[in-house]
Amino acid sequence: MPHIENILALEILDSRGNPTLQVTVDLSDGHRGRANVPSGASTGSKEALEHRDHDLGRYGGKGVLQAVNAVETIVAPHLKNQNPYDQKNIDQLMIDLDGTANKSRLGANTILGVSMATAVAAAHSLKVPLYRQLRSVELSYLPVPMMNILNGGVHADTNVGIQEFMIVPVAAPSFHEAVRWGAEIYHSLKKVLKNKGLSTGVGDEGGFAPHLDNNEAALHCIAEAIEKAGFKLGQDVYLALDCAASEFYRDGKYHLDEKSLTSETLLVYYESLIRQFPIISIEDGMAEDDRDGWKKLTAALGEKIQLVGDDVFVTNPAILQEGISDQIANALLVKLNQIGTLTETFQAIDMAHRANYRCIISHRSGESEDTFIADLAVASSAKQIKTGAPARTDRVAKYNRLMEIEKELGTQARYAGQEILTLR
Ligand code: 2PG
Ligand code: MG
Repeated sequence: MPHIENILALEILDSRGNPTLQVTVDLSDGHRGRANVPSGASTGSKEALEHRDHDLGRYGGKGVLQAVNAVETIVAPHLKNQNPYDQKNIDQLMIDLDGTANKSRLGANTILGVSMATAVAAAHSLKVPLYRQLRSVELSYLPVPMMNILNGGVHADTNVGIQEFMIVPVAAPSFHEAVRWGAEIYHSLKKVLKNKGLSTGVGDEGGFAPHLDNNEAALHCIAEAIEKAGFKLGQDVYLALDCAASEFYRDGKYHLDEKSLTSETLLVYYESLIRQFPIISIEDGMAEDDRDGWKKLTAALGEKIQLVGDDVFVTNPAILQEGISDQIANALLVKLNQIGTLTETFQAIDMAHRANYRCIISHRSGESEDTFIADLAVASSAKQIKTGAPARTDRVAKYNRLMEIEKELGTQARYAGQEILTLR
């Protein structure tokens, strides 16, 4: 049985040019695991705390040298000689060492980097693919990709209020065909925007980021791009939104498209969008603090479409439990760094599945070449993943890894496709 020999950390850059943490776990049998920690921009207030140096002389205060130091001088000695195959124990040792509810002592980035890199090291040591090491399932699902091809909100420097406009290629016969459909639609959208004299510069997640009059205009451009690429909207390909409503919620009102809306009038607005376009999923339709709005949204649309909780659940089992009891949303967005360990992430996923909530594995807007979440999507039977546009290495690395897994698994895997259309 190998043990953890050493743990090293490095300050690297993420896709936005901000520092983030890379962790390397070395085992006594010579195997090594490495992971890069992602970072969000539209963060939920109850997310586990990401440690930043706040030294304004470096990277505008965003350096992570203290986290590097915490990994090497506090966590590494504590985990030395531990069994890397026992992920639960590794995670619990770090949770206890940290001792805070939101991982503020060591930092969620510190803990998550070690948690992920240990799993990768264990997979290498056992000579199994990471998705098998994370969890062994009989029939693996390749997730439906929710590809964010038009970026707004805080991920783009434009006037488009909704953060993410995603295409969902459910009718593709396989994962790699879904990727092809997504890429072809992406290129088609570029032409549509160009023809309208709009910018084809991209936002943080690789989607285009044009200035548009309103959110409907974005949906019309995407609908046109889908049809022009030769696909049927509402049959081959559906639409999904991440409104990230906490970002435009101020003083009890939603400020969207130069309108000031209450949760009731915002709901009416969503209902009109759903009538006009085949939108099958809305994430963070209400702000995390607007519990009443969330309840109304779920009561009105929860039987019709997928309502995804991101900021409102922050991948936290205790917070998710309250949401399930309050009948808020019907799906969980899963982000490892919102909670900070692999073990707690799986707890949240399992809790969601038990309550008939769906799960969507998600990237962060600040990403890297790390493909961990692709394996997590397969291991957790999540059936959906959102990891940005089918462009830019930080985003396509995950889609590419999933195509590799699809080939490796052959008939032992199935593309989740149309299965996601049946609610619950
Ligand atoms: C989201 C994410 C990922 P961020 O809101 O769902 O798309 O964005 O990482 O900025 O929170
Ligand atoms: Mg979100």
